[in-house]
Amino acid sequence: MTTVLVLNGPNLNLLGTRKPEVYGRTTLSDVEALCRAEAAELGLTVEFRQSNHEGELVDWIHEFGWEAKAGRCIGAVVNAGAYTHTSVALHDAIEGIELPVIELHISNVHRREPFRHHSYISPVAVGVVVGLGVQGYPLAIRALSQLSRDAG
Ligand code: CA2
Repeated sequence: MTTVLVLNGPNLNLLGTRKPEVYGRTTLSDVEALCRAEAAELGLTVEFRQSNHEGELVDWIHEFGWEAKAGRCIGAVVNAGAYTHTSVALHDAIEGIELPVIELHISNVHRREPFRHHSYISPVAVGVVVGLGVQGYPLAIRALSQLSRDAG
């Protein structure tokens, strides 16, 4: 079965447990369930991962870049958390391995502090989903599926 990677960066393991005014009350395991339900409708399987470590995220992008090249992965939904705003390494990994990525943020980063307005991921992403809450995850999976079908 073809896979879609859903990658979550630092502190997203805290989702639903703190700061509900910003990130809501849904936990990361609830998000995983939303992703699996959407992917099942599309005939896809989900690889759902979270790490607080930049290098581990880089390794996983490489791993699924090779899977994409082999035709076994359609791409990745990436919520890189705070690394979005700091990580040249993630930028280079996505660009280098040519993995189709949709960048995702639960909150509308453009309505927040100025340091959240710049993204190192956006220039190497095929698209960006921002500020739609956790419902952005299934939307991004659907978009990746459609883009992969369009690419034929
Ligand atoms: O809005 C998003 O999805 C973010 O990627 C979340 C990151 C933040 O650094 C980005 O600017 C925007 C932070 C994730 C931390 O999530 C927490 C959840 C609950 C409690 C504390 C942190």
